[in-house]
Amino acid sequence: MKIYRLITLVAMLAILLSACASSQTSSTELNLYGWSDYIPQQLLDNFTAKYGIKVNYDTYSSNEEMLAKLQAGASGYDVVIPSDYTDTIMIKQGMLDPLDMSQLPNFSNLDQRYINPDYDPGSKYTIPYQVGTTALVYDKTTVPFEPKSYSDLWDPRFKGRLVMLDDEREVIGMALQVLGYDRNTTDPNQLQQAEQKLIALKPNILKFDSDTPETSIISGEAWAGLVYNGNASLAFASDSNVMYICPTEGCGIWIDTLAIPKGAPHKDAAMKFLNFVLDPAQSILITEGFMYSNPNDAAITYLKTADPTFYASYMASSSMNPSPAFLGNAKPIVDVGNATTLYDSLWTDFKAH
Ligand code: SPD
Repeated sequence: MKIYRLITLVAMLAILLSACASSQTSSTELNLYGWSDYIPQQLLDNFTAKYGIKVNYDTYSSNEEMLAKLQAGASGYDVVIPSDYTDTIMIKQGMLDPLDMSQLPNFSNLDQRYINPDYDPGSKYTIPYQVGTTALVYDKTTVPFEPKSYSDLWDPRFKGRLVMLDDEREVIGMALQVLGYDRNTTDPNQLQQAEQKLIALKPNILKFDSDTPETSIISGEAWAGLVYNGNASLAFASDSNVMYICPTEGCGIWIDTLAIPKGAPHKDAAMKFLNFVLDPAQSILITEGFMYSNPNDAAITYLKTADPTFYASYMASSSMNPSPAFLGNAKPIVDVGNATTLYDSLWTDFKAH
């Protein structure tokens, strides 16, 4: 009799141990920290339906906001969406976990141009999420003249009529370019001049908005501004008088990525999510919803048959599918190392001015 009791006890212990082990590997939650207005709810619902993993989605409006929060010790996030130059910083500071490529069969769907980028050599820590430009938007029916360069934004006729991204590297970069400097300069004197230049622009600025700047253009409250390509596409979709141009000084070009912060509590769920986002049918939801450029080749091919009307407007759009001429003068933002603190304090001073 005793031997049976012992066997039962051992069996119960084995069941208990295996239950503990499986609760560690199969997560039921995913904590996502990403840009606002960037991930369609439908995609998150589809992910939950497929894997039974609930997604908690916290948002931010700039790379600097996300980075500061993580650097201050915020933990618990499983997936973040840094832009290129922020990846460089996070990789350098050991803030990201390397990806397990064996769990990313959909990685092969990506356009080869976005593999092995300068900001993440060997694509060890990140996958491209969406791609874009930052450039000049205006409504040709409201502007008093047709702007061609960033310097036109300083025209007094734009008083109180500009919407600007609340994005320090993009806005300071624009001022540096107007002054004829490199948008990634580390020269304190050039940065000081950029601050003065931006202070002179302040009377023309109606508002700073990195989340939905298109709404100010659509309402007619703002006549022009500096926005991301997705904002310009959304504005154009609602009003075909909206123009999006790469000005004479050159526009910005960027890649936003998905990455896993070090110490992510649900790494298994995070890897599943990354692979899921690269699925063509999920990936096109992002493009249809937010209208950036999609780095997923298979998704664009899928779009052609799944939604031919939207595919045609995607291909014809200078914001979603920019021509080589548009991109000819586009420059990326790169990590400026210790000079980051100069950019941060310039931005704080300028905003407070
Ligand atoms: N609302 C989502 C916006 C994402 C834009 N990321 C662009 C970063 C450019 N430096």
